[in-house]
Amino acid sequence: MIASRRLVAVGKFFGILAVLGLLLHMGTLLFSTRYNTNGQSIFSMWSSSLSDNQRYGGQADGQGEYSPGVQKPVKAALVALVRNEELYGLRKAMRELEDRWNHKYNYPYIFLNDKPFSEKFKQGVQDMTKARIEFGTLEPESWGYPAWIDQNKAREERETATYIKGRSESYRFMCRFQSGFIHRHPLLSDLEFYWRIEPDVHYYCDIDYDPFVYMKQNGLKYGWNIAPTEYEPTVRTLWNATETFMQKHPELIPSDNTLRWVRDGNGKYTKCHFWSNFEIVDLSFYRSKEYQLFFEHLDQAGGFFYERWGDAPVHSLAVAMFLSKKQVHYFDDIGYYHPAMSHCPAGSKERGKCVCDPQEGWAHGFQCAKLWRSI
Ligand SMILES: Nc1nc2c(ncn2[C@@H]2O[C@H](COP(=O)(O)OP(=O)(O)OP(=O)(O)O)[C@@H](O)[C@H]2O)c(=O)[nH]1
Ligand SMILES: [Mg+2]
Repeated sequence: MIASRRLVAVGKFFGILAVLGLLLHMGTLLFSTRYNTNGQSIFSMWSSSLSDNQRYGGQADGQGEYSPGVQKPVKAALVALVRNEELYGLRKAMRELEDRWNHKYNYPYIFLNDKPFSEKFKQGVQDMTKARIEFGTLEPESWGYPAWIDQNKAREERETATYIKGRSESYRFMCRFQSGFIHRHPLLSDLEFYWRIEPDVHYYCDIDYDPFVYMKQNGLKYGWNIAPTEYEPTVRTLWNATETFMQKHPELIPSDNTLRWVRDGNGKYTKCHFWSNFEIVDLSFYRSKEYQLFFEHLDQAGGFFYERWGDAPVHSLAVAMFLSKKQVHYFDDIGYYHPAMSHCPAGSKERGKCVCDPQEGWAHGFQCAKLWRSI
């Protein structure tokens, strides 16, 4: 009798222990899944991403947004300058962008090349999407040397350069084209916005809304997601040339500019720039009088050839001079990799929309990205 009472008491004791343990475990689970690494509730992240999704062109169930060939809410396209031999690198990038985003939105692609595209290239990229693709070659004056460039001096620079891509002539043509001509190509003439893409890049996360609509509705002109510092030898006199431009045209620089991002407390160039291989841009910005004058000023100075000015620092200096902070958007939610650097959104693992590890997609912590957020 006594033994069986003891048995019941011991049973009760372990039963209570088990219930307590279960409650503790459920509490831990609830707490750990409610918060991402930023301490933000994932439930609120989800609900805000769903309402943003509906506001900016998506549907709550994420199904079928815009059909191919049908007029979109924003005149926009995915644009790349690319070579025939980069077909497979581009197919990889397109496959990911389609799977992650564009299969629902069907924005057209525009591919440009300094040489005619091969039939193999055209078919090879069309196989990746049901969206329309347009193919263009470049206007002769947009590729090559302008008349005032001393080509011997340009050659000397190439032959002695020790910095990355320093020996390449075509790379310089490419940078000049992306700085001053791409937005003026006839195939882009109807576009309000472009999203620049490149071969061999990765898109790590699902994108459940329309970034073009988001930018348009919020009056945004420039969108970025990686911001490194530029190699000094490639931009030796770019800041001087920019200062000369600002002295010549003070009337073009609005007072709410973001120059403090590129000019430090001592007036020196920070070399901060947005990595332009990913950029979503309101093309009226590049087509504006002030941008055009800035490009012409730099083109006359010759640094695309006598140094190796990249389109990334050129675009970024224009952003800093002409745009206010509220016109520029950090696409923190777009996980992205271009060889050498990557950005993986914080909290992406918890949301289950990304394949990347936020610890490895460290571009969020770049000094220039932090500086931008702090200005
Ligand atoms: N048609 C054409 N496209 C080019 C040429 N050079 C570069 N591109 C394209 O211009 C874009 C930028 O060139 P990249 O070589 O990727 O330059 P980058 O991103 O600074 O350098 P990587 O680190 O090598 O990617 C890519 O989409 C290239 O495909 C060229 O000579 N002809
Ligand atoms: Mg590249």
